[in-house]
Amino acid sequence: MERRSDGVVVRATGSWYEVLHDGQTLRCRIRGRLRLKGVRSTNPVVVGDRVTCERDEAGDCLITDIAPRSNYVIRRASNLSKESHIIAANIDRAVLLVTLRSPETPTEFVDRFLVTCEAYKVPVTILLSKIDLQEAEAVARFRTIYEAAGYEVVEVAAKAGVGLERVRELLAGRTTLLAGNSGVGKSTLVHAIDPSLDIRTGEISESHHKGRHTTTFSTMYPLSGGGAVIDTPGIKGFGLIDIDDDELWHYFPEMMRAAPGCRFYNCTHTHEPGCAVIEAVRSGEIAWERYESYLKIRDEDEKYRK
Ligand SMILES: Nc1nc2c(ncn2[C@@H]2O[C@H](COP(=O)(O)OP(=O)(O)OP(=O)(O)O)[C@@H](O)[C@H]2O)c(=O)[nH]1
Ligand SMILES: [Mg+2]
Ligand SMILES: [Zn+2]
Repeated sequence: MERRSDGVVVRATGSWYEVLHDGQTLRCRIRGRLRLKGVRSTNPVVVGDRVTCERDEAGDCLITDIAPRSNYVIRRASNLSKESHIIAANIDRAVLLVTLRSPETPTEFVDRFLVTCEAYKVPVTILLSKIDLQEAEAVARFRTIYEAAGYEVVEVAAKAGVGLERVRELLAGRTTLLAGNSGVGKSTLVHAIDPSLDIRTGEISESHHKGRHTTTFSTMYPLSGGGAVIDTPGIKGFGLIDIDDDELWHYFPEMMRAAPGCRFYNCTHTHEPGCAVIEAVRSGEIAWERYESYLKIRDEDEKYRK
């Protein structure tokens, strides 16, 4: 390797990083105090970052520069935490895996993730995962809610091969972030999409009795057909960062569509007379589940700020 080279971060553990350069993976550390200006987060370098690496005299590889990010997905670890964590940067699309049971993904978690993608301008698709285990009625309701909001919902069962064609189409030629609670099937899906990749899933290993292998570090896998997918560790809480109460509704697309009909231009859609959003909730045009999330997120994030 030359003394200096540019590459993409494909794995980040917090103490070391793998950088893909010219088909070769370099194991790097970061130079002390390296940070992008204006971004506060607990992890200065994230998967998807385009970086410059340099060899020092000892032959160690150091990340010395990060290119400005075209976008990123950021969250607060919990509503009470002040620490923000960037999940990935420079992505073309986020895919959120949701299971309604085994395990149950809370609706509010789904909505917090979607709000963040809207706010940070990341297109997002929802996958209803482990469809073989889901109740038809719950699936139908979920679809109604999120399709009405304007999201594509794809049903998948990675192990049985259901829905994989659409997923391959979504991933082809793009960099895609896979996110969702722990155990929803992210790693299993990546493996189903490209069985040649060496991926650890939560399958319990019978022969070794080692228990579940959950994903511990975010990793970007290049796909043989072009594009790349980022498998991430399951996340529990998803606190919003830098989204004011008064702009929260901008990130619920169905509320954005209804709001021009509100009587007051500065309507908060919580109590005002002549509110077209509340009217749309009453008529069923906007799902009450989504509206309830809106109120809950406003309420909780307000508590957090005090
Ligand atoms: N029935 C069924 N089980 C599945 C399916 N996909 C994954 N699983 C199982 O669900 C468990 C968790 O799968 P993983 O792929 O490890 O889940 P993950 O989202 O990567 O979890 P973390 O790495 O902890 O975030 C494993 O036991 C899988 O075998 C599916 O389509 N149907
Ligand atoms: Mg995993
Ligand atoms: Zn209103």
